Amino acid sequence: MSVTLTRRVAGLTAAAVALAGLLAACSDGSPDATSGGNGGDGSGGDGVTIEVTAQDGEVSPLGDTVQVGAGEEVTLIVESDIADEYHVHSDPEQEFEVAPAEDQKFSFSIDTPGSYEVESHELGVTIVKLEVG
Ligand SMILES: [Cu+2]
Repeated sequence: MSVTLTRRVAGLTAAAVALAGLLAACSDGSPDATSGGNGGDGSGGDGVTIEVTAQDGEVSPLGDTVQVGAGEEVTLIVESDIADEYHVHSDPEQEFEVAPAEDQKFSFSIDTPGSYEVESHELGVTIVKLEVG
């Protein structure tokens, strides 16, 4: 008598799909931005400051929605324990090189109302979603 084996390994397929999803999450924009905004210390204007902490593979905040005025200055104050690249999915896209250090400031503004994600490229997560209006 023969024994029929009908079991199949489904785990591999699931893993492959998950990986594909991760890779697709970030559109491949070539790093081209020569980080313009240096503008000195723009004290005095209104602005939104977002403190970002990345530690042990976890980012805070994680996916929070932040209201920002059109053209308003947004400053990320970043503390990270890894080298990373943050993307602002605005048009044009903005990218910031993050070092494994604390108290790194990145400022930018978005003129066009809409919803834009700020993403950690290394960790593949959305840090905040900016509601510009
Ligand atoms: Cu991105």
